[in-house]
Amino acid sequence: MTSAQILPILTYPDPRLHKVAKPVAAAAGLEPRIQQLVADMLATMYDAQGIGLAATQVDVHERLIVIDVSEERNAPLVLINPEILWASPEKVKGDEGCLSVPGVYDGVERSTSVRIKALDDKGASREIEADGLLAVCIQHEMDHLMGKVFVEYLSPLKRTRIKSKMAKAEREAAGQR
Ligand code: K1U
Ligand code: ZN
Repeated sequence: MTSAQILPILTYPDPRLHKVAKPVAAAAGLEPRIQQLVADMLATMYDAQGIGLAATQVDVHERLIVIDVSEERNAPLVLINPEILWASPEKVKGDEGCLSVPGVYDGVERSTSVRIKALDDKGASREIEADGLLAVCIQHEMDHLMGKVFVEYLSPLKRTRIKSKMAKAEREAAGQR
């Protein structure tokens, strides 16, 4: 494996963010290509100071997410082919951000707890029960794998404003290049 690379993160409203990810091929958790992708995605998430990252956001359309909600930034969680087994009917509305929509934070309603099944980076099957920020982050990242960005929960008016803001930021960045 070569040293971990920082990957470019797609920004909303890039149409590639709406692709539906395919499962990682069975037992591929151990393949060098997946190990390298996991290392690159973790490096990219830590570099961007995010608490999660889905493969979709780095233009890889396979069901793989990385998460670290620890304060110390030393508890990486790798979820390959994650599936929600159960989501609590109890919901909570909290502010979310997204590395693909920089500078935008808004409220989204999510289940307070989830139970999921996924492969880890060694290809072993795991079941995880999550609540709090971890549960919210898992739901946010699993939406990315389905091609859904959190701003799609917001009103059409807010989405239009966010698209204008992103276009302005892109024009300014292009002017500085
Ligand atoms: O998927 C992503 O773009 C990562 C995203 C995850 C996320 C944050 C907040 C709620 C749900 C999912 C981020 O890491 S955004 C930046 C961030 O570090 C952050 C924002 C709000 C609260 C905690 C962290
Ligand atoms: Zn996101």
